[in-house]
Amino acid sequence: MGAARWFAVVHSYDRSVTRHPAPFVNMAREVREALVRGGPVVALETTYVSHGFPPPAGVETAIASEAAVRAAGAVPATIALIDGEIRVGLQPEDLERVAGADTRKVSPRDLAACLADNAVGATTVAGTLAVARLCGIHHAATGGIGGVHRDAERTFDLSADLTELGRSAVCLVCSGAKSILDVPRTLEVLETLGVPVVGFGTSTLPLFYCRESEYDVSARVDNAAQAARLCRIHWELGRATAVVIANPPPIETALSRTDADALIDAALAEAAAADVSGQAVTPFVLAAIHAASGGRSERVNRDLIVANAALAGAIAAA
Ligand code: PSU
Ligand code: MN
Repeated sequence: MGAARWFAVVHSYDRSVTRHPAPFVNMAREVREALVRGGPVVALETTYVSHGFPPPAGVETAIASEAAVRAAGAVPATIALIDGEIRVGLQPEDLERVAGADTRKVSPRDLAACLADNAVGATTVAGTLAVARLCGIHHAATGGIGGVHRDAERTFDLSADLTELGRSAVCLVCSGAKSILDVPRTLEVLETLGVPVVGFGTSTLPLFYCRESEYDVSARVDNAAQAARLCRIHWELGRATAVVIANPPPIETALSRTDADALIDAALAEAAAADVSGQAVTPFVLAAIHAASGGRSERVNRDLIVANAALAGAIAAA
């Protein structure tokens, strides 16, 4: 399919929500020009910059991710809320502000309030998908998706990432879901929402720190062209949901299941003891794991985010 026709096809899926110019959006020129010519653009989230790493690892990872998207032949569109506008494509000084201590974690419910308050906001996967839909961006990358929390029957804590994946025609590259979540229930909800979970070179779901698990993915591809083809077919069928591409973390720094499970169980116990709830849970647990692992979880987290950005760039370019 030629680039022009493909552009027309992807934009016809969610014309109802893609508005040009999108309200409140300040888009970097490079991103706008790429979208207009139907070129490959990859949206990048920023919650890990503000809430996922101790500084300065978040900013370094974001810069490395943008470079990885470019090296793959696509244009990075890192997303954050600054000075009452949604910036799509950030300057280095924007990233420094996102890394600040007062930055809000912005899920779809928080977008309007953050803009109204002129506060600095870092978008979660869900927030990033909401903005991507507004702008007509169909590729994104992250570390791991949020999902159904382990004690969801008591807390009702289901990440907004799931609902947004169910309504955004975006190919999202991630390293599966962390087993701080209830992974089988997360997969059940994704199936209910009609979201394909596609292993990249794997038939089981990666668990963020670990390359494999006992949970089967719903499909498998082995290269970027196959991933792009699967997305194209999904959307040509009129499916308006995301396609999750689950990319195992790099073999050099991935953790063994035993090590990861021990770190996660200890961190979850700490979170329960500290009575952490709501949006604070994921950042608290990640920080506890980073502190306990002597830098090993931080390294794999960083490496997998950059690798996922590279793969998203390659799929977008394909
Ligand atoms: N996974 C990480 N680091 C993160 C996140 C996930 O390794 O910082 C973030 C993502 O932005 C994801 C969010 O969308 O956590 C999920 O938060 P919650 O569980 O509150 O929906
Ligand atoms: Mn939650």
